[in-house]
Amino acid sequence: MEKIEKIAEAFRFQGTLKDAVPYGNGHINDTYALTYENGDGKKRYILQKMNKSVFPDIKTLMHNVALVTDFLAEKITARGGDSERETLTLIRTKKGDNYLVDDDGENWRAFLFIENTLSYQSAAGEEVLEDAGRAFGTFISGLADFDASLLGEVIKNFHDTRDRYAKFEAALAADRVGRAATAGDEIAFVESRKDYCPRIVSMLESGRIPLRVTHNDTKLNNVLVDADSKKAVCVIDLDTIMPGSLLYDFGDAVRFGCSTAEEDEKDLEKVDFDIRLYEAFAKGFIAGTGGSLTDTEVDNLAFGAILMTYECGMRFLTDYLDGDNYFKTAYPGHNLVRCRTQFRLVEKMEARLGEMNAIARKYAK
Ligand code: ADP
Ligand code: GN1
Ligand code: MG
Repeated sequence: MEKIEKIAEAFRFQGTLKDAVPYGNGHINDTYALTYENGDGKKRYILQKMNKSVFPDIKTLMHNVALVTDFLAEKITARGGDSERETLTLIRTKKGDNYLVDDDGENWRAFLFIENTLSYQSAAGEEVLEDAGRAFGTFISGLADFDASLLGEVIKNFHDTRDRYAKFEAALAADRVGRAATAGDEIAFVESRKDYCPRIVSMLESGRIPLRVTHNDTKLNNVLVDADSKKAVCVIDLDTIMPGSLLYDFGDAVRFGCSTAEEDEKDLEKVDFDIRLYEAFAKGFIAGTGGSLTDTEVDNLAFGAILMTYECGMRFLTDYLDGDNYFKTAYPGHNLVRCRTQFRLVEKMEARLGEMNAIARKYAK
């Protein structure tokens, strides 16, 4: 708390700090909610210590976040919206910088707290999924006229599944913490679907699908929903905005949002793919993109969901084999548990691929 107070002093927060608590369920950054009191009442802010092993180039990361949030705020204001609610608003440091480097070399940034919202950790109901789909789809179409060349590549090859496979193989070969023997089935699962890896990235490379500015981390808990109306308010967690494929954004959201269980559910009997939620999400997402999807994108939305789920499971497994250095974990087998839910979902989706494709085509007409 003392540390947080000291850091907070460097930012342009209004009033007197009353409270600072750890906040949210992100796997990457350390997030705190800060409450300030001033003459007008209470005001909250989000303060985050950014994960510097995940993001080695914080300068580029914050350059991207500032550019995109400024761009979106201008658009939202121009159409009469409330930019402080519909996008993230960075709070600068007293020196006027986008972020602070503290004495230990840690990097901190701050945003306005978007009040009266909540975020979901698992299946939230069809209405919420449709609306979240619309929010993520609109997010992509809203950035269609953003100059992608201004954005730095924050994490190289982030959704290059071929590269993810190579990293998995390296972790397996090194077996640094001697865990490979405990994950034989999961390792075999990854190997059995190796042919999935190049499919989307090679379509991007050959120009069969367009390179767009994408979010790349479209978990349902990265969209804030109004606590009363349950309508999506704001897409957050803009750390991985980069040029990419829309199939990644669609797929990653389906991976997380259309499961009947949480990402780290231990009882695999509870993990199923809910096709009604998928239909709701697809409907909203396709509407949000406003008719800009190409036929090849539509034909690959469903596969995108399978690939992103497979890739995420492979990433959890790689981190497990590597000794849990990337994702935050609460216990030693946490990443393996997460990996298992992902692979169960892959199987469930594979069994319904035909239906999933038909749904995508139905709403894309
Ligand atoms: P991570 O990269 O670790 O996932 P996020 O930026 O997604 O970090 O933040 C973690 C959580 O904090 C989010 O899931 C959300 O619940 C909450 N959060 C982040 N920014 C805001 C904000 N501006 N207003 C309200 N809640 C927020
Ligand atoms: C991480 O930051 P967060 O918790 O929203 C990860 C995503 C994974 C996700 C799995 C920068 O997302 O890529 O899909 O965990 N973010 C980064 O839950 O690696
Ligand atoms: Mg997040």
